[in-house]
Amino acid sequence: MLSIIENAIRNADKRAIVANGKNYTYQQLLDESENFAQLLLKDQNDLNESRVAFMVNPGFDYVKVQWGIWRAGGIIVPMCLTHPLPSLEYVLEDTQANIVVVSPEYEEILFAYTKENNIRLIVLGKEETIQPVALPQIESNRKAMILFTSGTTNKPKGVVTTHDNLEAQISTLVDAWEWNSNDHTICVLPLHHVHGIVNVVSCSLWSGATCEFLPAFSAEEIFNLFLKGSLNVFMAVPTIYYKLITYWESLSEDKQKELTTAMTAFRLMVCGSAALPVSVMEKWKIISGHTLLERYGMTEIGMAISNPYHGERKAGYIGKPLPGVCVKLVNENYEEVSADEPGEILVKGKNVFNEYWNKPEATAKEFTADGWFKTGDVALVEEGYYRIMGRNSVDIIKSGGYKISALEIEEELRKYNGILDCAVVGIPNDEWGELIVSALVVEDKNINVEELNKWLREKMASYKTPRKYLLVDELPRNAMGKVTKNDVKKLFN
Ligand code: MCA
Ligand code: AMP
Repeated sequence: MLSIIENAIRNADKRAIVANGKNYTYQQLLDESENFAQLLLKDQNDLNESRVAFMVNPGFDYVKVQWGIWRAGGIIVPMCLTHPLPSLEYVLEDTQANIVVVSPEYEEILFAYTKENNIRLIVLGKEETIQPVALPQIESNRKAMILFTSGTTNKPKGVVTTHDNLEAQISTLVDAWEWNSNDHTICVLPLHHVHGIVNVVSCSLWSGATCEFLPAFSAEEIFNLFLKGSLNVFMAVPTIYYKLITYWESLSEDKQKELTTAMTAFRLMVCGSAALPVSVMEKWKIISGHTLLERYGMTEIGMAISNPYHGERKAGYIGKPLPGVCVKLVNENYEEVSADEPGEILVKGKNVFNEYWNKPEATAKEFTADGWFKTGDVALVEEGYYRIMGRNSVDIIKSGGYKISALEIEEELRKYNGILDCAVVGIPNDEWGELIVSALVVEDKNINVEELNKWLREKMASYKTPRKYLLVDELPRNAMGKVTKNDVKKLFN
């Protein structure tokens, strides 16, 4: 039996989830995920790693569907709730999902596509009657999850993790950060990425803790929940801490004090997914009393490096390798660098993903011959603590904690009528980490940027779209004719 289910059985009477003002126990999760698994199975006895994609709002239903797919032997494919249809279609086509599960509000966007492509569509609340069937035995080396991540190719790749990989990712964090059944956390992150689905939801539910959900990010609602006094663990990306600080600064002195008192009572506050600016860490310490625990991870590996739960949390550093995760720094020839030199972070361990879905060449390319995963991030070790120095590729942008491929945006922009060429880059930004901007070579300099943005948002998630455009006669290029992205960045100074 999957360990997360075994753990839930041990915690059956405890409160697992709080969402939309309701409490749900682990027993309810076990019962309803079993029913959902039976619904998925119909007359089959095992989904045998079929991909089941789902667009379900954060909350009890989300976890019920997630666990139900696992218990029926399927691979979960959580989809982004704000992606426009072309991005959703890409995920469904790439994974060849043959079942799609949606909360009622997402039926409309996927109805026609699933019908045309003969995909079974399950709308929560409108389910067919369930035939009781025995659930299959799931070996932990089976594939469990596909999450999409942008890389140096233009289209996102599906990262496949097995149950073993997930269990390694979860149990390492549970031990390192001392998750326990008295914990009560709040998930404010999207659930189609590791930070939300693994670090917050799966770690808390693995531990018999309570996971509360907010339907969408809201600084005001987060602080209102903090004031209730029952939460004690919080995890977010730097942009969220920045937004919380800004909101806190807008409050009256009395309210600020009340919040500071409430936050001081927390056990743990974690930040990651992008570099945590030292200024944000320092301000947060003043307003919450907490030294944020910064950690480093990636969709392909879960968490790899973390500041300590006990011991010094160094500002500007991501910490030390987590137990069970092997890390080394290498040069361009994949030879280990000497102690004071920066190098690319390579990772090995049970936490490392299985493969990119249906992309054997891409998978092979990202591993060394002796099985180390190449992260593409460059780091330096100082007094035992790792510090991120940058990335190998300028085409990867981190904005709001999301990883975004400049190439994917450029490919779309070039399809727009009147755009002759373009170069997308990320420029430093206090709030978003990096802000996505694009230099454009256009036929007519009177191009309507509002219309361009509207068009682009029908093709890709709004968080991927440029926030500034600069019209140029030509893009900066080197002697080989290649666009020099660092020069493009300088144009926005
Ligand atoms: C949204 N807006 C932006 C961006 N995103 N502006 C500039 N840059 C952006 N990236 C604008 C919108 O266009 C809109 O403006 C306004 O902000 C509000 O948009 P909305 O979508 O409502 O934003 P939000 O809800 O406030 O989102 C901010 C957020 C979100 C909560 C920080 O970006 C978020 O949830 N980020 C977390 C992503 C995450 O979980 N990453 C982890 C990946 P207008 O109205 O003018 O259009 S996993 C990972 O990285 C690894 C494994 C790891 O280490 O964790
Ligand atoms: P993703 O593919 O969305 O999982 O993003 C993973 C990437 O986020 C890593 O390769 C890093 O570039 C970045 N990242 C995650 N955590 C940190 C951190 N604490 N500091 C700097 N970069 C980070």
